[in-house]
Amino acid sequence: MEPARIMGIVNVTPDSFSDGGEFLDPDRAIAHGRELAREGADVLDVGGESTRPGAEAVGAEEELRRVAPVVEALVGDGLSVSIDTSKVAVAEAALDAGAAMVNDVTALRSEPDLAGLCAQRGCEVVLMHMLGDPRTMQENPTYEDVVDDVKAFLAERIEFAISEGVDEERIWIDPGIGFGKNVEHNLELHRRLGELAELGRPIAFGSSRKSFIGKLTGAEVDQRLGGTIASNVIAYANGARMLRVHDVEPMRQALTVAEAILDPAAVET
Ligand code: HH2
Repeated sequence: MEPARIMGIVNVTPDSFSDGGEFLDPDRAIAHGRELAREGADVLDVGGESTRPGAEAVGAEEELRRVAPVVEALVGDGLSVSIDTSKVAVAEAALDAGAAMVNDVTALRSEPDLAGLCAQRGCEVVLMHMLGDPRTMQENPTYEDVVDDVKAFLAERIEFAISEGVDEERIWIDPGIGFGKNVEHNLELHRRLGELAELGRPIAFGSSRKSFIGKLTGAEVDQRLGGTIASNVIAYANGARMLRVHDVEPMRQALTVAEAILDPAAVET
């Protein structure tokens, strides 16, 4: 089994759903990214726009002002950085600074020219499923079959990216947990995640602290670590190969144990 990567979340935003405002100051965001790297993150996902349900859009200039110093500093430390953006201007500046991955929650729909930029730069690209947009996505999301619908969407977005010149080998797919999904949709995507692997691309997965955990357990947003670990370990067992989380250290420990159980060849003795 391929080992999974851990993607540590660095939100440079005033309004992210679980840590909004905590790391808006660039120095604090940089320190946080360094800490997540020490804890075992393989890649740091730097984002300057919240995508939580109901969040307001941010202009490219403001988004760039937030993320640029953070990307520069973390790349300067030799760390692997992903830029969580849907905007060409933001992605371009981050790639210029040395980011290695573009994580677009709109799967290259918001600004389709982003595909060409990724193709030209040869970076990795994460294509995520979302139904609707962050302002409206949680208003009664409906699917024929959530897994089939997400899979068909991702197949189409992979095709689009390739048609724009993106190297297929550089593409990740992500079911977009919480993005236009009710609790049952999210659980079904965990159970049947393996069906997405049939698209031939590795699966990235982001459920950290999300509201389905709160709805199932009653836990507040900063008290959802147990649910986050359960969700990510199941996702890993069902094929996820990159886990996007806020709490890297406990996730690293959980993943080490899960890998040892599921893939004895991975155990270092
Ligand atoms: N979830 C969030 C943001 N980016 N990217 C991928 N690939 N997959 C996800 O599930 C995903 C994502 C939302 O989480 P968070 O960053 O904690 O909150 P916010 O968008 O409010 O900053």
